[in-house]
Amino acid sequence: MARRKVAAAKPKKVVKSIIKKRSVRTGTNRPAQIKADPKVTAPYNNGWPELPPPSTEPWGQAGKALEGVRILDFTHVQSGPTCTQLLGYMGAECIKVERPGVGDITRGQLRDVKGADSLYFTMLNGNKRSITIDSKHPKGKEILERLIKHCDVLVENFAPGALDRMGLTWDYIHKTNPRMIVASVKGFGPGPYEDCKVYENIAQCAGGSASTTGFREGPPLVTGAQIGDSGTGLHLAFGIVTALYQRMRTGRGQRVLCAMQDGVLNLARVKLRDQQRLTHGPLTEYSQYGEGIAFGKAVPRAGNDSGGGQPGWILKCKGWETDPDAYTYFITQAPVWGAICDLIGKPEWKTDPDYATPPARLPRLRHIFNTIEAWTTTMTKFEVMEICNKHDIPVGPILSMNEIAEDQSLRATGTVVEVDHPIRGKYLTVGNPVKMSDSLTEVRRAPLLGEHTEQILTEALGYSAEEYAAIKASGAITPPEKKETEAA
Ligand code: CAO
Repeated sequence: MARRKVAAAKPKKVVKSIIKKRSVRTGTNRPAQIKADPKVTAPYNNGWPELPPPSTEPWGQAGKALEGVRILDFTHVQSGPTCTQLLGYMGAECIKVERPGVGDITRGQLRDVKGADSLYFTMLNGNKRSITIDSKHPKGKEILERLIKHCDVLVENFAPGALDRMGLTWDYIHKTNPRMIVASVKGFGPGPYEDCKVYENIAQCAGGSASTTGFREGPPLVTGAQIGDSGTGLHLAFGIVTALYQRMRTGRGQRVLCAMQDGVLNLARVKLRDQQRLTHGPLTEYSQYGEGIAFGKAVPRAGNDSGGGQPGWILKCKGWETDPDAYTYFITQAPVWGAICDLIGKPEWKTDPDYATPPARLPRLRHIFNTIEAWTTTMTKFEVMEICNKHDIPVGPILSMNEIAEDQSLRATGTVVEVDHPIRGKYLTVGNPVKMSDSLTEVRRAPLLGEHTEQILTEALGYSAEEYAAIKASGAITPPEKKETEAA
């Protein structure tokens, strides 16, 4: 509806110029341009005259969603690589630029197989090609200029100021390729902390997550899910795709910035919700309310309390004495309260005024969950799941990473994928968590350091064999040690 309004509001002249701009894309590996058919009008194109007619290709064979989009991937560690790997899963061509001889620092971090790139690196850099370039070498700068002209998006997550120090300022990039989108992850947005280097757990603390995670009587806790790094990478991917979409109308790139603090806060927004509710009274769904403990000025840590309006808790299941993951999450959703009472052998709670309604239950949640737990400990977490699901009671087994790695249903959907690597052999990675019916994901292994340097320089950037040999001799794409050996 909104899209139609925008299109209808555009004067005809503007629409024509958009069509012209979109048809001048060049390059060998871009998908062929489908010319707009002037005969095709709404409703086939939803009011956008430049959209091609619906493809007649079979589903999943009309190309990947981001096919033809070229990413100059200047990312390292986790946040940036998460973003570009996801874009790669969606079909974008990712050219990862790494420092000669060194590469992304994670190649060597948490190494489990001697001489092989770590899982830290390989699980975040699938579907990419690697080129080594010394970005501070004059010849390296020249190659980067070609890459900037060649690509659509530059993604980076260097420390603040590092890109500028390489000479890759926004003004320079925009002048070199006005269509280029420059997307960055930084720890903090503009303000007192903008120059700080930031890692995952710092972001979790600065974004409000740590202060609201853990048990009331204990210290703040960070979570295992990498909401600062991977979470911000996801936000950045969304920003990039949105900027690409806007570029279809404006013809120009823009800067996209995701601060890790902002990304974490966005994921912790329910806690900012609770902060404001606190000014109007106690948070009745927090178990501390039922325990008669007063609230302070800030949202407290709530242990395993459910984040929503339906009380929940983690309960022991059969085997908990020896298995640290023999637990289930159990939600006492109001509409299925009667079924819960019957299952746990407390049918009288259905009508007892102390238990029959959600407000009546709030001050007794601990007692209620203890009673439910006496029932769940008689079964495995999977048996609890099976029985409760029959009654539409929302529960979830606490799955260990060992169980997830072996889960065949996750393999079947491509969420967990096994890939083969020439040095480390087979390894598991997380595939595309976003499933699309017309853009299928193929997960490819992470590249070796500089594996595609020659290919990218000669095939994508058009350097001749002689020029490539000269670049190699210049030291712009080889490690410093090599240069010394060659000089000797
Ligand atoms: N050729 C030559 N130099 C290169 C290069 C290349 N191909 N690639 C990188 N470099 C240089 C950079 O130019 C920079 O040099 P200067 O500082 O002299 O200008 C240097 O390598 C190091 O970059 P850095 O400061 O980004 O790296 P770091 O290890 O010191 O810091 C990190 C890492 C993550 C703290 C920092 O990059 C950062 O704060 N990034 C933004 C927030 C972020 O993404 N954090 C998530 C990290 S994942 O947990």
